Amino acid sequence: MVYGKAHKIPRLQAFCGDSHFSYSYSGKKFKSEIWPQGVKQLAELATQTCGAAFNSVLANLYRDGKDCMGWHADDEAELGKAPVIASFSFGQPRIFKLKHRLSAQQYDIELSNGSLLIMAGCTQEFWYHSLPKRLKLDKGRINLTFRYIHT
Ligand SMILES: O=C(O)CCC(=O)C(=O)O
Ligand SMILES: [Mn+2]
Repeated sequence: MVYGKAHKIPRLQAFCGDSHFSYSYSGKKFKSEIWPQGVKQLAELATQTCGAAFNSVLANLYRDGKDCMGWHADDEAELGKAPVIASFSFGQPRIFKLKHRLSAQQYDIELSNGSLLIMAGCTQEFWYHSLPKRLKLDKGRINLTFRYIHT
């Protein structure tokens, strides 16, 4: 849901965690599978890096530059106030955009293969983020966004 309107998200998604959760994301309800060992190790690496705990991950596959994600904030109630989100990127580098909710000031960050982006503090309260289309790119990208779901 963007500004109250439903849109299809052109990318493939999976949701998993250290137990079975349900999570409403962009108007869609996910039920988590138990995460594989390698994904759990990445969650531990994220925790070592930023000090926050994670119990779940939304895994996104952008099959090529046509797949994208529109403006949104990760501000679902299940994440609590001022959530810490750790976002790993693998494969095709893509531009990640941030836009301030009031001033509309924008920043572009290139998320390269193997990078880890941490969003914390007031990021979700004051900023939207998006991953725009890049029609010339034909390679895939995997993004793992680790979150802490409060049950
Ligand atoms: O693919 C990305 O880097 C961002 C994905 C994202 O914002 C999300 O899944 O909530
Ligand atoms: Mn997001």
